[in-house]
Amino acid sequence: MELTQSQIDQYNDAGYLVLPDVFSAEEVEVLRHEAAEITREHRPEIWREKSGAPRTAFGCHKYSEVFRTLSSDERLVAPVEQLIGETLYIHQFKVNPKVAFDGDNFPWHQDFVTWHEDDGMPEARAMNIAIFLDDVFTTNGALMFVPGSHKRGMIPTTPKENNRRWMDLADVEAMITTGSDIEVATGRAGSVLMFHGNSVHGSAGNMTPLPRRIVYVTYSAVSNAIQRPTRPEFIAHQTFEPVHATPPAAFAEYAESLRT
Ligand SMILES: O=C(O)CCC(=O)C(=O)O
Repeated sequence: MELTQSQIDQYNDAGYLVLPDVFSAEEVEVLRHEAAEITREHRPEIWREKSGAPRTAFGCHKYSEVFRTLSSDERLVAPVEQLIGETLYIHQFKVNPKVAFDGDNFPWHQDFVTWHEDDGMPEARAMNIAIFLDDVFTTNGALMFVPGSHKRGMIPTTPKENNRRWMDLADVEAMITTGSDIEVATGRAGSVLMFHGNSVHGSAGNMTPLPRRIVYVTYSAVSNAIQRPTRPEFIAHQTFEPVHATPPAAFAEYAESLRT
C-alpha cells in the first residue's frame, strides 16, 4: 500500500493521517475476538484500569499468532517504511481496548519524549500506526491531535504518575488556545491512523456504551534502535530484527481460516 503524494503532504502538514477502510470487516472481527481472548488473561503485559478492565495489552504479538501475523502486514509496514525511508523493527506493540463506560483518558503527550528519555531512542525516526477495531467517534475516546505540533520537535517534560511523560499543563495551554487547535481522528472500524512521534495527542475517557478498541504498532528505523532501555522488554523491545512485510493476503487468509 503506497501513500499518494497528497497523503504524504497531509501527514507532513498535520503530523497524522487517517486511511479509511484498510482492513475488512472479517479481519476486524478476528482481531476483536483475539483482543477479547488475550485481555481475559492475567499476565504482567496486561495493564488494567482501576475497575480491573483492560487498559493496555503490551507485546501481544509475541504470544498471539493473530497479532504476530498482523505485525508484519504490508498495509502497516509499507506506509511507515515509505515515510521513514528505511527498514523497520518493532519498538512496541499494544492493544488499547478503551472499554465502554470505563476506559480512562490518556493526557496530552508526545510519544518520542518517552522513547528518547526512557528507552534511549536517538531520533524521532519511529512512528505509530494504529488499526481501529471499532467505529471511532468523537465521543468514545478518539485520539485528539494538535495539528502541526510535530514540527515543534520534542518538548521536554518531567515524569508524572506511573512515570508517564505527560506534557506540562503550561505547555498544553500555550499550544491550545481555541477549539480549532484540536483535531479528532475518527473513522470506521478497519481504518488505519498513522502519527508522528512528536505529534501532541491525547484522548478522553470513554463514558459511552461503545467500545473503542485500537491496535498500535510502533515501528522504528533499524538504525535508530534504542540504546538505554529502562522499561520492561514487553514495553520497549530490545531485539531489533528487521520486519519483512508480508502481503495482505497472508493475514486475510489466516483470519479467514480462523473464521471457518
Ligand atoms: O489509546 C489511546 O486512547 C491513546 C494511547 C496513547 O496515546 C498512548 O498509549 O501513548
